[in-house]
Amino acid sequence: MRGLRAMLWDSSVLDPEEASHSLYMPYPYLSLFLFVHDQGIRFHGLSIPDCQKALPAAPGGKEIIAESMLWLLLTGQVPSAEQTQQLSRELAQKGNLPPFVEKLIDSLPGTLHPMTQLGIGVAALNRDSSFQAAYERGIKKSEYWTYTLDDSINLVARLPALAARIYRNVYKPGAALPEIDPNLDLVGNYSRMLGYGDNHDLTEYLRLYISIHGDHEGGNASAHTAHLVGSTLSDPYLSYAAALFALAGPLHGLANQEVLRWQLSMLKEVGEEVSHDTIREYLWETLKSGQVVPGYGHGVLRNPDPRFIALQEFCESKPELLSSPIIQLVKKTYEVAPNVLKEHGKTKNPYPNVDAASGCVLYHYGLTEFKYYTVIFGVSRALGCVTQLVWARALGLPLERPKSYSLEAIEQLASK
Ligand code: FAM
Repeated sequence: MRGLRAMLWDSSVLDPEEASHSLYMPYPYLSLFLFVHDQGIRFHGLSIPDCQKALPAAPGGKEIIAESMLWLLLTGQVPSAEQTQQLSRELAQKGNLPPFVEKLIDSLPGTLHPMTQLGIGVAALNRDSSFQAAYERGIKKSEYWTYTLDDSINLVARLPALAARIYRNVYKPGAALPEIDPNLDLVGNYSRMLGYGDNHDLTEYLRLYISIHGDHEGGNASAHTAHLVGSTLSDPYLSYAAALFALAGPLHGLANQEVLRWQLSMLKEVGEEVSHDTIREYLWETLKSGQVVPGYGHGVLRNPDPRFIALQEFCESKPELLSSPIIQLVKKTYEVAPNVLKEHGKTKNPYPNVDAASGCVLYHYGLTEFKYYTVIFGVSRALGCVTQLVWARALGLPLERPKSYSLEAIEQLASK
């Protein structure tokens, strides 16, 4: 199933071939990647820099917001500022959780991983699924997409309240959870409910983070899972809950948690005075112990992940971030790791993926609970997954059913 050309996915395309012609240069030559990172991913033909220029930001903000990215993914069109604000208002209106889901989440132990809690909460929201209710009434196949869209908008709207409630329960028990502000965008409300609303820079970072993690072609484990489960006509809540449990894997979305764990244990072992040599030794220690270097490599890309570069550029634009020890460590690791991985000689892509950088800014701003980081990824990935659920139903895509082979049949194939 690696690289098997088997899916229709229209909202984003990764182009590893173009990227693989880039020359790897040390960090100071970031400008070289400004050319390359234009190529890594395109959302309906727009690169991340194109999106940063074209997609409306929040009032008073600069970064792409979830609403403008969702509009682009769903329609292929760049929304106007008014359309984006109208969607923000609609999501705010629909953002409250049903009381039974609040009680359900509050009943979970704080020792239950935040990603498991998120999946449970999303699955429980299926009680209100308009697709499931309509299907039971008997609807025409040509109407499936409208109820799927309805559920999808409600799901995206409710993710911040759900994700923030989990954060509060696990890390800030007893703290007040602010009401949704009808005048804020989705991530503005999310940041406020997390307790960071007055930190404009972190809110802007979360807007960028959540927009660029939303969609990454159809073959990654979370997107593919949503697509497969949706093809059985499970509603968007159940389909996305399944996707979240794929995202919770350390080789996929949980890598952003693992990167922080790995970088902090490096700091603990080598001390604050980290040099390229001590990083190199620690990398080899990791590899020789049979572990992977989290945040490096990719199933499709063969060049630094353009999402990694976009997050690095965010750091470059904020002088206070450049002096942050954890951000300095990520930068220094990036200057050493690709050559070590090339020398190690196994990975097809020795360069950083988005997870190599995504957590360090959160950590710097005080959101240090890195076991929560994949939940933020989970709020984001819904943008791409619900887009494809709506389009798969609109196009009448059938149940996904690859053919399996017995070992004997495979051995016979191999012997020919
Ligand atoms: N460190 C050490 N070894 C690595 C490696 C890394 N970062 N990336 C790949 N390899 C190994 C890989 O384990 C495999 O070894 P075996 O033959 O012994 O199994 C070999 O190199 C060939 O692997 P590949 O074909 O280059 O990579 P895959 O396409 O199989 O896997 C990843 C892609 C992302 C799962 C892999 O690069 C990895 O495990 N990276 C570290 C975890 C990580 O950062 N995941 C996040 C990925 C991100 F895009 C996301 O989904 N959020």
